[in-house]
Amino acid sequence: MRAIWDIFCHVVDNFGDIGVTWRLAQQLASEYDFDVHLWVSDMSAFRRICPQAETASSLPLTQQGVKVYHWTDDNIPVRAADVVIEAFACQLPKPYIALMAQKSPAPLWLNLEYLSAEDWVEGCHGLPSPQPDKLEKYFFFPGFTAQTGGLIREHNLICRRQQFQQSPHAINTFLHQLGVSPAPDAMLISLFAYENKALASWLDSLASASRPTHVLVPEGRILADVANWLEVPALATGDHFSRGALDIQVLPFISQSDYDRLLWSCDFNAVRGEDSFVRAQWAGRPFIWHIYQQENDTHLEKLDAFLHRYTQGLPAEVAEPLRALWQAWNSEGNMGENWHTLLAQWPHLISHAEEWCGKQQKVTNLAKSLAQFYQIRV
Ligand code: TRH
Repeated sequence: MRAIWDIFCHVVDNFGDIGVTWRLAQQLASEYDFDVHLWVSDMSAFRRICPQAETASSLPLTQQGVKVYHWTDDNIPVRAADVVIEAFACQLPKPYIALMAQKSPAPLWLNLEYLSAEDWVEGCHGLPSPQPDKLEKYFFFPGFTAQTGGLIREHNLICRRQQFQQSPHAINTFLHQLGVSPAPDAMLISLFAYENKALASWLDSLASASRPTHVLVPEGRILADVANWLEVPALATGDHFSRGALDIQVLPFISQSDYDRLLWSCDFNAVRGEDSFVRAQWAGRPFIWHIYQQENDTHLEKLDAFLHRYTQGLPAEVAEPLRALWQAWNSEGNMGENWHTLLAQWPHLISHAEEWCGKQQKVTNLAKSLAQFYQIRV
């Protein structure tokens, strides 16, 4: 009999919770013989990243082999699954935990944690925590080393990405569908970020550069800062402005798979949160990360931990401006100067992005780690 997996996703804000759980659910359903059920607290967030679900009226929706349910107080599973994933410490419904306690053998209960490059993650990954009624919950950490659960990476992802990038026709067709036609010599940048005061100095420097730049901004939280810089009251999908050497174009919020293609098409990607941050790494292109802000600036430690890993092996003249640029982006610093310095190291950055992707590819992916964790326990 196929093992049943219930994945619970409570959408707190933004798209990271649903973005990660939806990707994972699809991979577990398509690459393993599991019956995967995704329980989502906010169906509108799900429909933003999976617009093909928009037309389906009845619930649960079956998308890519995953059954997607609207999780409410009144709508929870009526049986306990074999594997239960609570994403990002969301609280499982008490009646459901009662069902889990009655099930024999007890389900494998996992708390999927947020991604961090910090060293302590390795020591906590896979640890059990005793729960009432003789249940046990395991902490499952994604991460960048073999001592963690790894990153979400679908079978053939890197191959598909490389084939796409080797085909100017595929890239042009994709961009054309989005209404994007950059000048042939323009640097193409995608911009997905939270509100960010550092943006203005970056756009200033792009506008005054000798090489043209075309910035693509999917609808989202950074738009107000872009509008301020452009000195326009507001921006909407389809808007296109030119200032000096810089073109800025507002895109709609696109499906998750199209967003991947957007990252693959651009020369440089500004990403945020967790899922887009990982996808930019699989894109094999230079990128910058706007990390999700936490109290007491703890996010800056996470940023440093990643930078420490990412810059290993890079010569100081590349690593230092890269670090400075990322820190400026995350601390309202001056982007212009750091951008200019980093541009001089561009060939290094390009080869490093692909090398980093290759290095991470050697680490077992998250879905596989989860499947193995389950299989050694049955
Ligand atoms: O939306 P985010 O800021 O999510 C954040 C983080 O996960 C953060 O750690 C968490 O604490 C917080 O949510 C609650 O960034 P993230 O993780 O990159 O998620 C965005 C998702 O949206 C990702 O799956 C890519 C997807 N996306 C699209 O599908 N279409 C688009 O056009 C864009 C721009 C993104």
